[in-house]
Amino acid sequence: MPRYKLVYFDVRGRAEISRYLFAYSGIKYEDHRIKLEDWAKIKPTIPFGKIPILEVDGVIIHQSLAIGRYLAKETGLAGQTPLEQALADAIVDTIDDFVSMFPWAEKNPDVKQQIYNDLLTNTAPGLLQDLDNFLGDKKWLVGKSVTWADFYWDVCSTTFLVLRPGLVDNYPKLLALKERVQALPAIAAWIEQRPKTTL
Ligand SMILES: N[C@@H](CCC(=O)N[C@@H](CS)C(=O)NCC(=O)O)C(=O)O
Repeated sequence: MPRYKLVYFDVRGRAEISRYLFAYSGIKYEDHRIKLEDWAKIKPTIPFGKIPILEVDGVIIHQSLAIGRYLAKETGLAGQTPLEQALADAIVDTIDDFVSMFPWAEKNPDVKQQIYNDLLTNTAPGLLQDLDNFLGDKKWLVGKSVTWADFYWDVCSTTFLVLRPGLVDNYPKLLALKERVQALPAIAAWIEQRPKTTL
């Protein structure tokens, strides 16, 4: 088993999908959380200057979804066939398109709030309806067992619900999926023990 070190800030953010994959598979890793005040010093030492990164026996992978996809493949959570894997990737990318629209690092609080409100009021409903349609009456988003797409839905919607409580209330199937993911014993245990952060 390789030695894994996940490096990110002390938030769920873009590292949480990997933390879910580690938790579910029971693979040991170092959950290294950088303090904001140390980042300026560390940034130049990180290839491409952004986190999360995952060190695998010293080899550095950057980009949260490349890391997530790698871990999903290693742990059997990427989808059972190439077609299922493509569908799971497509769902992850679709949710991530929306996540990436948020100006997370915007310094002006008024501008930030205005864009957040617009995204949550005007853009989120279309995405949620599309995800709800895609899920339909299935238990999991893709195939007959849980995949990292289900995890990504739970991880991202947890943050959407911090920003706008009640956002998913009109989509009971998506809420039920969220509950199913959070009820998986290893995920429930991780949620219980993880550092409590807003985002
Ligand atoms: N697309 C990249 C985005 C990485 C990214 O923007 N990371 C932010 C934190 S979420 C970061 O490193 N910010 C500090 C900086 O840019 O100096 C990914 O998914 O990993």
